[in-house]
Amino acid sequence: MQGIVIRSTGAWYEVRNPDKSVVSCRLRGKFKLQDLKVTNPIAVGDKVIWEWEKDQKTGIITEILPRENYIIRKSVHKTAHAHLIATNLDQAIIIATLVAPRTSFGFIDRFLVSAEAFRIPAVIVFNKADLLDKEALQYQAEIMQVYAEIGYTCLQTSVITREGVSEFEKILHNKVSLLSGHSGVGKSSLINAINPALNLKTGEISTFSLKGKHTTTFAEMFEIAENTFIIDTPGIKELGLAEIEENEISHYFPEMRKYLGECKFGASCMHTHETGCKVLEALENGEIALFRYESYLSMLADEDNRR
Ligand SMILES: Nc1nc2c(ncn2[C@@H]2O[C@H](COP(=O)(O)OP(=O)(O)OP(=O)(O)O)[C@@H](O)[C@H]2O)c(=O)[nH]1
Ligand SMILES: [Mg+2]
Ligand SMILES: [Zn+2]
Repeated sequence: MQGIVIRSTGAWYEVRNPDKSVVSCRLRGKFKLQDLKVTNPIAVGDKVIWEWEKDQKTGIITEILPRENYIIRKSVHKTAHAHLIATNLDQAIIIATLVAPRTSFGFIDRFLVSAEAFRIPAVIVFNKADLLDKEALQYQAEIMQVYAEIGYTCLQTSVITREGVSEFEKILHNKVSLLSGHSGVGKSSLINAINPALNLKTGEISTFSLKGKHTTTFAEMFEIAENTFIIDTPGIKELGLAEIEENEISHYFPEMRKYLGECKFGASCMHTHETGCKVLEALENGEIALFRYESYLSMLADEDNRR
């Protein structure tokens, strides 16, 4: 039988069948792994073949069907292991907040670069708009403008006032969407906002650190409408780039991509100090936002540290 993994807790995988029934499965002891160095062999979104155990109550996964794509998370510090967040995605949505907690541009941009690397369309949702004063809203609008010009769909939302909630629901339509972001940004709350019946657990923000408390502990896929799936995930602190070479990073900045090959030193240009660099020229002209360029530099630095 064929199904799709909707939840994984380590030893057990919940597999959803075409008739919408769900069966708990384990992995067959000897399992042919795909060519990926990851801590988890199977992730939410995987399409698998399974068969009944003798008891006819639980199942055994015998095969993973080839993945269309995946999002992987690598620790910035620990380089050996990567973790599959989800697979077979139509889009990857990062939920960001300027405050409570603060999401850095570096984090947003790492997420976008990962999505670009796996050719998954990315969306940025700026949640908790109700917490921003006029000045902060103005600032956020400018940031959203930068990302929109690069080509990313951006939304401003608030679970409290319901601003942007129906737009959020619209972009999910007929797709498999991953929701990711720091703990406490409101991933589970946004899903509840469009589908209260799911009643997902949400957690207070620590008044001391203004950070979330890692309320969601396992990734899980929900069908929120016919043929519309959303994957809620545990908050992540940091996002190292997996499987991306130093000289490839600029390929995943769409606003830099158009200048690549035009630099004086061609493909060997790292766009940091070289004379005749078109990326640096575009930065000076204001065509590339300084905060995006700084994210690029910090990603280069990560790669350096890893060596
Ligand atoms: N003011 C305000 N609070 C919000 C908004 N969205 C969510 N919250 C609150 O933020 C807190 C964290 O929300 P969650 O939905 O648990 O956040 P999460 O991203 O799922 O967090 P993890 O599961 O830990 O990764 C809760 O107290 C929510 O009520 C919003 O738009 N505005
Ligand atoms: Mg959550
Ligand atoms: Zn250059």
